[in-house]
This record gives sequence, structure tokens and C-alpha cells, in this order.
Amino acid sequence: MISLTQFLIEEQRTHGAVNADLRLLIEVVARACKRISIAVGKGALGGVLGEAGTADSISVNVQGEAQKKLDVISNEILLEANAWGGHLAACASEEMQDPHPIPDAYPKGNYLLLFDPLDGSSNIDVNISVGTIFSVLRANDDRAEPNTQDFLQPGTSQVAAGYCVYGPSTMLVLTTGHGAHAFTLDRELGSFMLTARNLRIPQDTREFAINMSNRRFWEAPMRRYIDELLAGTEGPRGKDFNMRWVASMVADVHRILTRGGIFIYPIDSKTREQGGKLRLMYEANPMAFIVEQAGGAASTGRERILEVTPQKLHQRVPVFLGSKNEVEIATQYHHAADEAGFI
Ligand code: AFP
Repeated sequence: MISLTQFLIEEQRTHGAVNADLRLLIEVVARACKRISIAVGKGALGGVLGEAGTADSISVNVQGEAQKKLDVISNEILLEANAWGGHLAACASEEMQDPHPIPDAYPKGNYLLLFDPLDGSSNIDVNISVGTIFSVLRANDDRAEPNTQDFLQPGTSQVAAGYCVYGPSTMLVLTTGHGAHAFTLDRELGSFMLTARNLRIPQDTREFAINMSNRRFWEAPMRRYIDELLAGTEGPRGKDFNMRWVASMVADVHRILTRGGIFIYPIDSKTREQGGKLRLMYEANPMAFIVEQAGGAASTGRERILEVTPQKLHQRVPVFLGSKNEVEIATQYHHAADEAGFI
């Protein structure tokens, strides 16, 4: 069993995909995830549960969502960890309106890091798995101080992406463009150890993940697709399906990477204004990169997620990802409905 560091060095020798700065970046993020795992694991004993801010003024993030204490703590851990190494030009986070510059006291590097520091944070107070999601882009060499525009690169431009899921075990899943690989935190050693190389998502599945309580808000092709799954052996799909919904994207995606499935957060009449629920730059894009590297597919229901041209840093998109054949069926239903002018 090899450590994350040995794996990254071997990736550089084999594919030339992980130069020294990118290796430092990934190791720094992994170390930050270890610290977040410790904070999350303390639960009520660490005084870190509940909302951030004061009793009469709960702090709200740029998304207009109430911030949990662990959202703020996780964000700070990632910012501090990435400040001094000289590998980054700037960071961007779900928790911050604008890109965060590297302090002038430290040298700047050639990469941009985007992250959702604690995804699924509404689950923290009920002790359900949460996670950290990150995406790495190349910085614009011509600009000393990156601006928001420098971050607005399509998902195909990512040089690395990963997530850490804080579950019964803490696991890091990573891609640098040559497969998706899983590492499990050995808490005695304090190291992430490679426990699954080249994850593969089965092309077919009998398991779907969606928040069914939103059904009445969905578009027609979404209702058609899900109703056919629910009809099971008596319906056009001719087989029964099972459902899971953790409401932590990291946990749902990790299950799909492990045993297949389709994860869906569609656009609906509630989220049409914002373009969907999940964020493109630091949720959909990194997860889409990982899923495609594991042989799955990732679509907005109408186009490949990785080819969406970002317009805003906190842009939202609909997400269909996982077992390739199911993503293709759901996407085809949306195309057919669009062509018929029937939504
Ligand atoms: P929070 O971080 O606010 O808990 O949102 C988590 C999330 O962005 C994603 O991880 C889940 O899949 C999705 O939202 C759950 O959304 P619903 O609460 O609407 O089911």
C-alpha cells in the first residue's frame, strides 16, 4: 500500500502529470482535509456544531445560505494551508464572494484553487457524512494578480480535481487526468494511503439519487425519466430501481464511484432563476472530471458539464452524473422534450 506522496511521484514519472508545484498543492490540500476531518470528528465535543455568527445574527455566505461554524472553520483551514507554499496564484471558495489573493508576504505560483470547503453542511448537526470538494486550474501567466475572469475556465481546463469524504473513514478521491484513485486516511500514520486505483463506474445501474420532494417543480422530461424508474418491472425500463439521497453530494457521488448509480439535481421551477442548485466551478466541474475519469458521464441534462462556458464564479447548473447509460437516457429525454418544444 503506497502513500499519496509516493503515488504523486509515480504519477509524475509515469505521465509527467504532477510537477513539483502541483504535487505540493495536492499534498497541502490533503493535509488541510486531515485537519478538517479532525474538526468534523470532534462534533459536539469541539464546540463546532451549529450556525456561525451570534444568536441574533446568523452569518450568511455569498450564496445567501446560513453558514455553519464548520463551514467557516473549514474555509479558514484551506486558506491558511495554501497561503505560504508559493504554488498558488489565488483561491476561490463557495464561502467567499471574490477570489482570495495569496498574501504579499508569500510568492505566487501558477495554479488557481477552487473549493467547497464543507459540502453537505446542513448534515453536520445530525452527524451525517460531509466533504470537501476542490478543483485546480492553471493561472493566467500574464497577470500578477488573478481576477475573477481568470477563474472562468471550462471544466475541461482542470489539471486536477478531488474530494475528501468525512464518513466512517476519511477518504480522498483524486484525479490528475489519468484515472480516478481513492486514498484512505490512516489515522495512526497520519497519511492518506492508496486503497483503490482506477475506480470504474458500471455503465448501467439500478440505483438513483434525487430529492423526490421536488417532483412537482421538475420539467416534464425529468418527471418522465424518474416515473419510468419508479414503474420498475411493470414499466418501460423492465427492471426495478432503488433510491438513495444523502443530501451531501460528496457522499452520494462517492457511493456512485464505488458501486454505480445516477445522481441528479435537476433545474426546476424553484431554481430556474439561478440556473440550478449546485455550483459549477467547485461542485459540478470537479465531480464531473472525476466521474468521467472513472468511465461515467456528467451532463447538465442538455450538455456535457465539462464543456459549459462559465459566466460567473458562483454560477449554478443542473447536474446528472454517474453510470454512463443512465445519464445518456436522461439527457436524451431532455433533448427530445426541447425538440418537441415541450417542457
Ligand atoms: P448544503 O451544503 O447547504 O448542505 O448543500 C448540500 C448540497 O449542495 C449538495 O451537497 C447536496 O447534494 C444538495 O445540496 C442537497 O440539496 P437538498 O437539501 O435540496 O436536497
